[in-house]
This record gives sequence, C-alpha cells and structure tokens, in this order.
Amino acid sequence: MPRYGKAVLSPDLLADLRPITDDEVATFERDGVVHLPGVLNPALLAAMAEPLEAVLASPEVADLGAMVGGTDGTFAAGTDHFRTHPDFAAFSCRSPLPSIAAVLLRSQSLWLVEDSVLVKEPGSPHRTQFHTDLGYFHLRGTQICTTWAPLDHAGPASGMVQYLPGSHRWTQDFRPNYFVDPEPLADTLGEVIPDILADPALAEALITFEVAPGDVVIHHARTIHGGPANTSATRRRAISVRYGGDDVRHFRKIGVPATRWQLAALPGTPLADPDWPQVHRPRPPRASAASGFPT
Ligand SMILES: O=C(O)CCC(=O)C(=O)O
Repeated sequence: MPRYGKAVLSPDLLADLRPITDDEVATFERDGVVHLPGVLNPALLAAMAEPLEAVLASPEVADLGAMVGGTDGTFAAGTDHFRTHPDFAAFSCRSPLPSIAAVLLRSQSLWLVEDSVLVKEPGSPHRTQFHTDLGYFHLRGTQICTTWAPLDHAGPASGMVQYLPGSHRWTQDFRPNYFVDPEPLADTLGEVIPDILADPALAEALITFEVAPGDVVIHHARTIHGGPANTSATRRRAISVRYGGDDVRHFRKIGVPATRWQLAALPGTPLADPDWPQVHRPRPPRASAASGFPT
C-alpha cells in the first residue's frame, strides 16, 4: 500500500501466531464478542507505543473528557491514523488482524473501515458510555467488527471494556452518543441505548476480560459495549481497528459527523480501495491434482 508510506515495523512482528479455533468463531457468533488470547506478538504492541505517543501529541487526537467539562486530559481518542502514519497502516493492514476478522465474520474479502487510539490515563474518571459502533458508521451490513488490542495489561479496575453478550442480535438500531456522555447525538435516528447499569438483569449480564498485550477482544458492530473509569495506577492504552466484509455498503446516516472519505463514498456502493483499503482477499481456488480443475 504505497500510498501510506513505508512501514517501519519489522515483518516478523506482523507474522501470524495461531489459527482461530471453531470454538472462538462460535463464541463470536453467539455472544457478539470474543476474547482471543495471544493472537498478536506482544513485541508488536510494544513497538506501537512510540507511534501511539506520536498521534497522542498530534491534532488527530481529542480530549474526550473535555466534552463533559473535564480538564484533566485523561481520556484521549483519535481515528484514522492509518491514513497518516505508516505504522498504524501496517498494524491494521498487514498484522494478523485482517485474517482473524475475516474468519470471525465469515467474509471472503475484508476492508479497513477505521482505526482508533483509546487511552484512559490512571485515575481517569471518564466512563465510556454504552453504545454500538454501527451507530457511528456511515455503513450498513452484517459483516462489521471492531478489534480492540491493549498495549497494557487491562482489567475492570483500569477501565477494560464491558460487553453485553447477545446484544448484536437485538433488532433495534441505536443512536450514537457523545461517548463520554450518554446523550444521543442531535438529529440521529434510532433508539436511545437503554441505561444498562440501571437495569439489574442487563448489568448482571455484562462480561469483561483480563487482557494482556498480544490479546485481542473482537466485538460485532451491533454489540452494546462501554467501559468504566480507570481507577488503577496504570495506563490503559489500546488500538482498535474496525473492518467491514462482503455485504457492507456505504449508507449515509443523518446527524452523524462524516469524514471527507465518508462524504466522498457513494451510498449503496461496497467498500473499495484506495480510501477503504482491501486488507484480505479470497483464497485462490486450489487446483485438483487429479483433474487439473480448480476445486
Ligand atoms: O476503549 C474504550 O473505552 C471503548 C472502546 C470502544 O468503544 C471501541 O473500540 O469500539
């Protein structure tokens, strides 16, 4: 992908480590989320620390806490770093993530939708409000997921994300919110996400994971998720990457902010290079030894 420059991450950091098991695929399909321990090289996450600091110091990243009056700068997030930083492009396009996402989504091909950095500093009081990712995407389709890869050990005390299993099968479309404030974005269509923590049955059903660098948690774009404050003394740095598969089409959503790439995409068309890099291709048919014909 010459457009994004030369990756400085060495190829061995990006190598596949292990296949995804049938059980992991079944868990993703049942729960809309799956924890995949040890699918990335921990050294890859360590190597992403410097590029992550570079984007944290750039105008690509916003202080989310400021939206709710915070002045401490303890919850920073940005998107689309792959468009400007070759290491982020390599992480999203050439690591094992695309082939893992393609397996979980049962998609022949896969395209990169967006990447994000999400950093909750020690003591950050900010919750990630419950939301579905699909609410923010100018897309429709069923084969869309987010991969969440921590650069630090993370768990409930450091703000690890919580997921509502099975919510990807709910039929409602949910309005996006301000991410640190549950207020839905003005003029958006759909239902307001229920107050998950105020409903004992929903709150009880939430799941979360203890994760380490090299682990990835993958959730479906319709899965309701959010996260607690970081009450620990450790940073919670993560890179999340969103991918779309064969059945995904551009679809403009009223009231949802759009990037120039989203505005340029023709509604109803599939994701396509170069603005939406194809990161996984169908396997070529294998020639049959007996007949010479593709099988
Ligand atoms: O990192 C967080 O707190 C939220 C992550 C999230 O919502 C996502 O990656 O889709």
